[in-house]
Amino acid sequence: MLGFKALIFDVDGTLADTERDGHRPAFNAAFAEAGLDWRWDVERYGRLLAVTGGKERIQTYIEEEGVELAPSLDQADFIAALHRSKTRHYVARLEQGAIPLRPGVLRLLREARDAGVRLAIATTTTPENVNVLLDNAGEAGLRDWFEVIAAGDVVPLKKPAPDIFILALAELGLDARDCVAIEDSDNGVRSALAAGLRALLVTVNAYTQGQDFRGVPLVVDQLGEPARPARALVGDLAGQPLVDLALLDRLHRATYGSV
Ligand code: XBP
Ligand code: MG
Repeated sequence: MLGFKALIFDVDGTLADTERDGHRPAFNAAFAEAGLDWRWDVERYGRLLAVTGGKERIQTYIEEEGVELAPSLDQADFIAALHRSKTRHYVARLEQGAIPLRPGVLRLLREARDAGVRLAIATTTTPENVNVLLDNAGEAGLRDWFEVIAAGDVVPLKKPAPDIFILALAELGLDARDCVAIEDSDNGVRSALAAGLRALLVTVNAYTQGQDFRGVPLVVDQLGEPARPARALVGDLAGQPLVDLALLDRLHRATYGSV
């Protein structure tokens, strides 16, 4: 029997590599549509990712660039409208099948579902963005595999604050020690740790490799598929080519000292 009851997944960078080719071009399309000459290239966007949340990221850019908005404009309304447009562009891109799930994600989700492990999401992005990703992942009904989808502005503070993980735990009705969380970024890890989650797995990506993952027992390049073995950057895969429930159980038991 497994020592944990649920898996809590981050979305952007974890379920799929959405940032560089999903969110970033959607921001740029929204800027162009609004007649702004702002353009976030891959490198600039990487720096802006230190700020979680699209609206917060736009706000930071305005401050960094010293952008002067027309005095008649309410800044919060302006950013919110720009962000709604960004979400429309993002949804349109994903409906065209722009972003696949990362290697091993569907395999692990299937294994968890078959084993009766409960599935949840804790993300900074909007519910629309989560739904469009899951609905276009090539697995009919995938959205419904997740019992809890905690997303976006439903909590006062975004990651690295613990709020969204605390909400996911409350909606699951579980303690942090009953769960394993899967993240891709330092902000996500700080959020999960602050919510009391200790059994943590990080799957890095091009934007997050090299970040500080102190407190995380296992950091891998990806979850792995039989033909594409995972590689451990921190911790070890116990000789396995991929991250599966047995490995997560081992990680969970090692974390809570019940080996
Ligand atoms: C990652 C984020 C998000 C997205 C943009 O969230 O920081 O802000 O980049 O999404 P996570 P929105 O890894 O927690 O899923 O523009 O919808 O805010
Ligand atoms: Mg993430």
